[in-house]
Amino acid sequence: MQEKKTFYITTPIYYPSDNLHIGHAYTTVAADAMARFKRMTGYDVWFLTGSDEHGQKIERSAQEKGQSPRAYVDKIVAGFQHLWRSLNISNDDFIRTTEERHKRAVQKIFQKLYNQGDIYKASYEGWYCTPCETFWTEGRLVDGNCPDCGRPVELLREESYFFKMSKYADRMLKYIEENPDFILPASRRNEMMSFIKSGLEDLCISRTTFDWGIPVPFDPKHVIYVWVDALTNYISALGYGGEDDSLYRKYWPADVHLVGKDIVRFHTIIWPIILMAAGLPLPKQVVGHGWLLLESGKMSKSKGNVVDPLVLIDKYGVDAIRYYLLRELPFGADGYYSEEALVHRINQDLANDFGNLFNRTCAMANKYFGGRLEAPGEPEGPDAELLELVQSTPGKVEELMNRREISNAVAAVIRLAGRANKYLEETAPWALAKDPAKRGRLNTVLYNVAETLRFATVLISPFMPGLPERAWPLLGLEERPDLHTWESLRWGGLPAGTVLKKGKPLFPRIDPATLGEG
Ligand code: ME8
Repeated sequence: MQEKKTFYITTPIYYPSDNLHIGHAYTTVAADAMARFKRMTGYDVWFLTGSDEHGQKIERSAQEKGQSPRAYVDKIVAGFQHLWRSLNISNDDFIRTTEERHKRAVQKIFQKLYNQGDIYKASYEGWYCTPCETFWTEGRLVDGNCPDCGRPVELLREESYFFKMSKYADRMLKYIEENPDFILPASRRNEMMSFIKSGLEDLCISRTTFDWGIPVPFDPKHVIYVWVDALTNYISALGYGGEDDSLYRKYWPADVHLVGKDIVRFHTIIWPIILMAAGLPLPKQVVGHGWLLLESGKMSKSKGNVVDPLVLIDKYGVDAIRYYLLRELPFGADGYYSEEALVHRINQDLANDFGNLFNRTCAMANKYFGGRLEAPGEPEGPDAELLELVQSTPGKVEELMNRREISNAVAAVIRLAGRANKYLEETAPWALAKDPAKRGRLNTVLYNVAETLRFATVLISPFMPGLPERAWPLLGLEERPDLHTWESLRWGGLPAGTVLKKGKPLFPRIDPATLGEG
């Protein structure tokens, strides 16, 4: 048997400095949709997420709460895992940077780079932003503040280890130039190329002012500074540097590192240069998505204006929340979160278009045929256009997903429902039902719509994985894994004699007047 092609996708590992908000949920849900889609299209997928547990900020947060860093992160990380289960995330592994397997890999890379002369010790003076855990040179400050978050920085001087990033700048730039799909979208790629061209400085990669980190193997007074530690998770989780590195050999290099635009630079410059220096293959692609903003600005744990995804899941259901997130953020751009927009999306796309099509179809099949649909007759009238759209949609969705345009892919699926609703208007089954001679045609029309719903259910499943088991009974099908496979997407797959059922609406309309309650 031919081996399946592999697909390795990662999310950032999140800081357990506080609970996660809807912005973090976006990244993980988007990665999950890609992972599920690739599994459905026949890939052997490995999907990783995790937590980035070291550093001064975490150490301080734990102190403020009067806890040990370990006890503090354990509790928050348990919350992450609960959130991912609640969001139906299908990750294959969860890496914590406090695990032994991770420490071993980080120390191995550090030692290797040191042995070959790419790491050196020097005294360092710089402007440090504690929330961002980043050193800045004077020239990069904006009005004397951190250029990333705008908060005040402090002047620090210490002995540190440095990584000779500058030595690899030309090679890195060449790699980006020669691999147009390495950084998506193109706007981020251009930003990164200008960043390198403006000159790369060597990178400070150890600290002596706190202890909560992985010690430098040959100089344990120093702990390894966050980014070298954090980025290595993508290979430590695969067993790199350990006794069993079969996953590493199977899945590395990663196909996609999905990250927010705030950390594209770390993933497209620092990380590949570390790998380049260590003689390891570079990831194939880094996708930088936009931010989910509030009217009041960027959601952030430190600003305290966060939206808790668990509350939304409770109120609207996990599929609706996943749908909203995936549909709302256009590829690479920012989007605004508001509960009004969320309710509007659910009502418009899920209740009116998608759910209502199920309702109408099942109701009519029951009214006219006791639910039972036979094989369709020859296509006529508007059938050809509907069939053409339905049959070309899987290919279109796949192409959009391969371009990482999730929102457009989701929209293409919902468009099927919109088109089929229009088809019902065009064919007017209620009029056909009045003429006994047209029962065959009536059956064909309803079959075509039911079959469109079957396609839409399969195609929407990576985005709303809980939907199929609720939808199949309406189409007279019993939940089975082979119902939502790529192979099932052949016109005519809905068996003749299937009995459509009337059920509760899949997505009840939400009364906007209830907003803010609960
Ligand atoms: O940066 N909108 O962790 P982090 C969309 N530990 N996405 C958002 C968002 C928003 N408002 N806010 C956060 C770190 N995110 C490091 C990563 S990786 C080796 C180390 C998402 O907890 C976005 O993907 O601050 C961002 O990159 C990630 O959360 C940062 O999470």
